[in-house]
This record gives sequence, C-alpha cells and structure tokens, in this order.
Amino acid sequence: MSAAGKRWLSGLGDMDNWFASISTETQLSSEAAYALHSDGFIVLPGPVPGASLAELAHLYDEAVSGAAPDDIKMGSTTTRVRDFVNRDAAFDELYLYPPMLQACCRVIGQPFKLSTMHARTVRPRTPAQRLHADFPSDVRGWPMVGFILMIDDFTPENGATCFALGSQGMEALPASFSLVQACGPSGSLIVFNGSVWHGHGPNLTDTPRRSIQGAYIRRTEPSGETLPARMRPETLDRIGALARYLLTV
Ligand SMILES: O=C(O)CCC(=O)C(=O)O
Repeated sequence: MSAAGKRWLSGLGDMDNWFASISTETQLSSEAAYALHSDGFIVLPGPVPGASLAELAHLYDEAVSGAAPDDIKMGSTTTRVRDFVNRDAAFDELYLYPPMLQACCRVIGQPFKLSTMHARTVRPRTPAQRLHADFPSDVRGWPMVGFILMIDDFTPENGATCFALGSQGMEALPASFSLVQACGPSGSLIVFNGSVWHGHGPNLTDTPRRSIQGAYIRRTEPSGETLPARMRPETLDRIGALARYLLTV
C-alpha cells in the first residue's frame, strides 16, 4: 500500500479512536444521560469555573463589539456573531467539555464534529422565538447535539430557552405539550438533542441575554459554518489534537 494510503488509513483509525475513547469516559452521569434521552435536553454545570465567568462575559462583549460586519447577523429578536472558534483562546475549551462530548456519543451514536459556534444575544424587550427543531431525525437516528452556555443567568423573565419536553423526533408539536424553561445561573450549560422543539422565551427585561451556542453533527455532514475552511493558522497552532479532530473535517 502507498504511504498516502497508509496515512489515510491511520487517520481513520485516529477518528475511530477518539469516538471510542470519549464513549468510554464517565463524566456524564447516567441520570443526566437518561434525562437527555427522555426530555431531549439537560442543564449541566458548565466548563468555566465561577471565578472566571466575569472575565468570560467581558471577552464575549469584546468579541461581539469587535466582530466584522460579515460575521454579525441581526435576526428579529437575536443578534448572532459567528466564528467563536477563532476568537479569544478562552473560548477554545468550551467545545471540548467531556460531559458534552459524551452526550454527543450517546445521541449521535457515531463519529461527530463541531459544526457551529457563535454568540447569540437575545435583545431586550423582544417576544418569544417560534418553537422549532434544528435538525430532524432520520432513519439513521439523531443527527445533532446543540449546546447553549449561559453568559448571563437564564431566568423566566429574560428569554431562557424553552423546550417542549420529550418532543425530539416529532414531526410537528401535538395539540398539548409541556413547555419547560431551561433556567440556570451564569456558566450553566444546556445540552440538547437537535431534534427537540425549542426556542428562546420572551425577554421582558431591559437587559440583553447573552449566550455562546454551538452544534455537533455527524462527521459525514457538511459543517454549518464551513469551519474547516475558516480555521485560522494561529488557532490551529494553539489547539490540541482533539480540537483539531472536531474542527477540521
Ligand atoms: O437562544 C436560545 O435560547 C435559543 C436559540 C435557538 O434555538 C435558535 O435560534 O435556533
């Protein structure tokens, strides 16, 4: 076999090794895994220690205010800033959080990659978002896991994300369902099945509700924000092997 062929095969081995080794780790408790399976979402303590949250919020504001116009999307209720994989190095650890990667193994069930990571601010005095599923399920199962890191506390008043309990995989919402708001203190992390129906609640306050959001998908799907093409050389130099595995295919 050619050297290139051997390299390709050994690269494939590395991929399977990452999936296999993440699958055997145990930082995601069985209770959390069960709740994700039955409810479609969970709220975990996030990867950032409490003492670093004010600094993270400051870096968020700096990144958002310094973003190029091309990276900013103003929706009807939220402002989204993409490319959080290439901003301050403090954001690099967010998509490597072991319990979240273990949730991906369980939900997606096959090798996966990061598809998007962006800031999303629900602007003050905005109505609730329409409930939607990000990625419908298919014959091969669940294609996506999403996450929302709370930069601010998520409260019933400021637009905390609402989930239709257990609605993952439904083609449409039934006439009656339980809508649950995922509230938590700053630093909490929502992990959800991308096929669950959800949307942010109304922001009734005068303050923006900030978050960092992302999605993991099957490695065989095209990346939502064309991450492999966007990766800057200086980012690739500072991140480790697992991050490169998640970002560059
Ligand atoms: O920001 C949120 O709480 C949810 C946002 C969301 O689901 C979306 O925009 O697709």
